[in-house]
Amino acid sequence: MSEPASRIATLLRRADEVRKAAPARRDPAPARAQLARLLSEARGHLDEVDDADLRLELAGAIARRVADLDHEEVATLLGPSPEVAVAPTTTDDPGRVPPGQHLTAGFPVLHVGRAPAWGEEDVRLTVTGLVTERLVLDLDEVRAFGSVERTTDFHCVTTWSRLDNTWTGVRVADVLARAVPKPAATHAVVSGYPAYSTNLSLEDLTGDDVLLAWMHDREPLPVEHGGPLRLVVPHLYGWKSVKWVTEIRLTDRDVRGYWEERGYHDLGDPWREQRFRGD
Ligand SMILES: Nc1nc2c(c(=O)[nH]1)N[C@H]1C(S)=C(S)[C@@H](COP(=O)(O)O)O[C@H]1N2
Ligand SMILES: [Mo]
Repeated sequence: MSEPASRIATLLRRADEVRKAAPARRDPAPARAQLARLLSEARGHLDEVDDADLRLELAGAIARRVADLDHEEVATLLGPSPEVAVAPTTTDDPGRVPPGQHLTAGFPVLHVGRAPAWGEEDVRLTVTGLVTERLVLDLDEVRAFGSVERTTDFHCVTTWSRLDNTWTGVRVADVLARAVPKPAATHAVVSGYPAYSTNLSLEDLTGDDVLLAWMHDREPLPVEHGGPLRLVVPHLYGWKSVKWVTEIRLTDRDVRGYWEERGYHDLGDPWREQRFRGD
């Protein structure tokens, strides 16, 4: 292992020891602070890891620990919340967890740049490109398509998965039916704040559980998770689930988005471990 990678591994081992010892202490807060410091130090070394696969694996190992830490932190502050379901960290059905993925109790927050300070009134979704009718929708107009609920699993390419997310939203298929795709349309570029985008085939975008969602586990979608409105594509890696979605543009070809341009897979099927191009 390279030097930065073994430094990260050491930090993670120490974090795990601290975590194991924390419940035995009268006041777990200092242990939690130490854990947060160790994990942020580990994250600080990620960019020094040259091997892309190893970097991804370590990023996932850190993200899972941060997610569980956030979850514990919030849980002790608020007490157990009956509304927000805790994701299971084990499952009786190993067939639900794609290869190379691990379950996390928390819900990691991952995005490029800063989350916007958006309220519901800021939502403007444009549906354009190869459509017969161009749409510009505010949140009420999105909701008017008729909300549905879908409980689905979420798999991030950095190897964490969160099972049983209940999303409330409208089916992208219903929105696109109103816009009426032109016959030449085969793909879409979906964009989100601030300069994020991803590519999807129309087939992947119009599945029955592919939603434009404004609620998660029956609570308003927090802004850090893409609220007020995000795309959710459960059958593909999380980077396809665009937060703060602003535009769906139909195209007659596959146009790479933010991560695909940086070497991620064009399709991103977690069951086939399509993490990087060529996988
Ligand atoms: N606008 C925007 N959406 C985004 C991203 C981003 O950087 N910007 N990151 C993606 C990635 S890689 C993942 S795993 C999920 C994470 O969603 P979460 O923060 O709600 O867990 O958001 C996706 N959507
Ligand atoms: Mo991700």
